[in-house]
Amino acid sequence: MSTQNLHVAVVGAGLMGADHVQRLARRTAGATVSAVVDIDQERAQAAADMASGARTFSSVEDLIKAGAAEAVILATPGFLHEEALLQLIDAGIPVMCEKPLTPGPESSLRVVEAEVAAGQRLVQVGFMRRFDAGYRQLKNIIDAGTYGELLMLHHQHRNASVPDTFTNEMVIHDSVVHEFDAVRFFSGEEISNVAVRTGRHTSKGTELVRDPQLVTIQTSSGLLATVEIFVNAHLGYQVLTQAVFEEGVVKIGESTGPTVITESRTGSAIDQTYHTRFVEAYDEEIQQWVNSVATGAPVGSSAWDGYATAAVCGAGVSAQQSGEITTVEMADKPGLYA
Ligand code: ISE
Repeated sequence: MSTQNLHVAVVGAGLMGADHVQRLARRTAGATVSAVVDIDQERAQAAADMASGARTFSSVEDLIKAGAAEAVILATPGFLHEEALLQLIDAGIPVMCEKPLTPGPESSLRVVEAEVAAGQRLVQVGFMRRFDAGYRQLKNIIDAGTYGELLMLHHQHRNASVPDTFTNEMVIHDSVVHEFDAVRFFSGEEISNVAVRTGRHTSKGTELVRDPQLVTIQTSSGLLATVEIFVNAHLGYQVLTQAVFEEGVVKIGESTGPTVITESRTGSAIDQTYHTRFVEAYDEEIQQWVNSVATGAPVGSSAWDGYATAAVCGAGVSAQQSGEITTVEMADKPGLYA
């Protein structure tokens, strides 16, 4: 495998896939877009046009047969991930899979088992916040014990709005899944239980979603975390974290832009989407993934992390429905992920 010019195929040429084609073509060192795969060939071609020399295919099977990729970014909808991942693992091709790994714990476990059978870690899951500068600084502070022991985490996750098709379950699977990964990342522990409460709700959403929701998470050692998830907040895209320690409080995620004072107000701009809020995190994630394929030392969230968050999401959806504190059921962790 070439270490200087990794041939990467992007599978799925929707918004996220097209974004990755541009990122690889313009802002990633040591990689080239060798192919774009999409069942919709027009869409595949439109994305491939952003990267010179990229071929197009309509299936992962054809891509593998043509030997047109040394590594893959998988950006199709989550329900299509399992089949593609199993084919790619079987072919020994490293994959950066956009979250979720798969939509449920059973299918995610099948991916973990395939990797274990292959005897090597080939899958990274796209939880890009682990590559955000603020997240990494907070993780370093926690691990160094700078302000003593971590006692509690508070997360606020607000979206400007979501499409009319967004459901209550997607609040957990699509949105809070990030905090499930973040709590596991910050604490280094598995999540034991989760609860979801709703109270007053906005009139600016749809009938399908109770909005906002308050999710409480507890890890194996007892650490508590709260998440305010508000998907129709209509104020922009905000992801804030406050970590409460024995000797202080650390906040990350506030706008880093300029503060403007004008017309009796003071303030700074809020991002409108995750594409801008986390642009640097995405760039860093893909660059580090490309480097890791060359060195063989995996970075970021593993297939196990993807499985673990899928298990927590399962408990989260049950908790939404029952209103109870719900225990997370999980398989034993294979040695490959030690
Ligand atoms: C979306 O899929 C994302 O991944 C965003 O980061 C998250 O904020 C949003 O709620 C999800 O729908």
